[in-house]
Amino acid sequence: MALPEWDGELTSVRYDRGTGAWFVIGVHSTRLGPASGGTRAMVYPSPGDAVADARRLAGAMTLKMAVAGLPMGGGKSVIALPAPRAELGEATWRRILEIHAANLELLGGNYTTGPDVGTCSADMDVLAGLTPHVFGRSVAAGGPGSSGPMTALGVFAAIRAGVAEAGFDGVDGLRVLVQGLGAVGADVARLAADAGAKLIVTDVDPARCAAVADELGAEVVGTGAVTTRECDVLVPCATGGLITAEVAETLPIAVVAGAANNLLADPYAAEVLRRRGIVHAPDFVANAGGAIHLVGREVLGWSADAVADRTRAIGDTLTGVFADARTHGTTTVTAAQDLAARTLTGEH
Ligand code: HCI
Repeated sequence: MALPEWDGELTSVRYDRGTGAWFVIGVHSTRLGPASGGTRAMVYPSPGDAVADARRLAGAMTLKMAVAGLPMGGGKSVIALPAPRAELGEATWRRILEIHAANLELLGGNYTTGPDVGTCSADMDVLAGLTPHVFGRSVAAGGPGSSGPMTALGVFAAIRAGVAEAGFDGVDGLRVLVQGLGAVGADVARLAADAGAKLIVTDVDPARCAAVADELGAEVVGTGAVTTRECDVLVPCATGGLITAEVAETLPIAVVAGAANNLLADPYAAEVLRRRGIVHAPDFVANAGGAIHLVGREVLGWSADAVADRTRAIGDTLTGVFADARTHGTTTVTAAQDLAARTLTGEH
């Protein structure tokens, strides 16, 4: 079998006949410390797509940890489910978590997981009963609880930095479109509404969308309008891959800053955004609040206040990234990758 190229350290792939689930763990880098990153559980078109996703996401975690100044490497787990989680029985889900925990044990602490798309604090509580290599247990189980609020706080700091870079005087009065109203997106929408934004929202779940729109007095648009609706700030908080180079050519926006990992479907999209003068906050910088929360609370012993301060500092990091990109005529992704590379190679 031809192995696709990857610059990461380890990929573990396991299939379980009983549940029909595939389990992938990608350890991209342990250069700065043990690898860490969440567990994503969803349906994939094929096991190969699950492996590719785990590897890409693990690579983004390496950059995220380095830019955020956390002493951790990058990794990610993907569980490719045989059916959407809501359709799996309790016993099947429990068995899936047991197998995942056994895989984590095999890695012996070289990788610690946490929540991600399709998993939550309650799942981390179950895993933590089976292996110590877990972050993000619920507060009731002695953990730091959901990383959603800190991810949202960091994304909002990124929005503020992006808006300033685009020459606006604050978020007040700007049209802000939030795509995806899960824990993170809904919280970002609240922060933007509090700051006086004219909010536009969309979600694949119409009921969830209506609830947030009612709460915040937001306009609702269909999910298909995300890349065509004119607005000042686009805030992608759903799964990644939204912006292809083609989409980047016509996006009618001034700033893009969100929580979705792997927002760009194609690395060249960053160059299109740069050429068109759209301010782009790289995902692995903007969405680091969750990692800062988990690693800050569980590895570094930081208080909730210290975590919030470090998360707000994402705005300053981005201001520096925007300035570097402008000075050197590069994309903001290249500028942020260079910043990560300086940490990873020990240059300061
Ligand atoms: C992420 O930022 O995508 C996940 C955050 C995270 C960090 C460390 C362990 C698990 C999850």
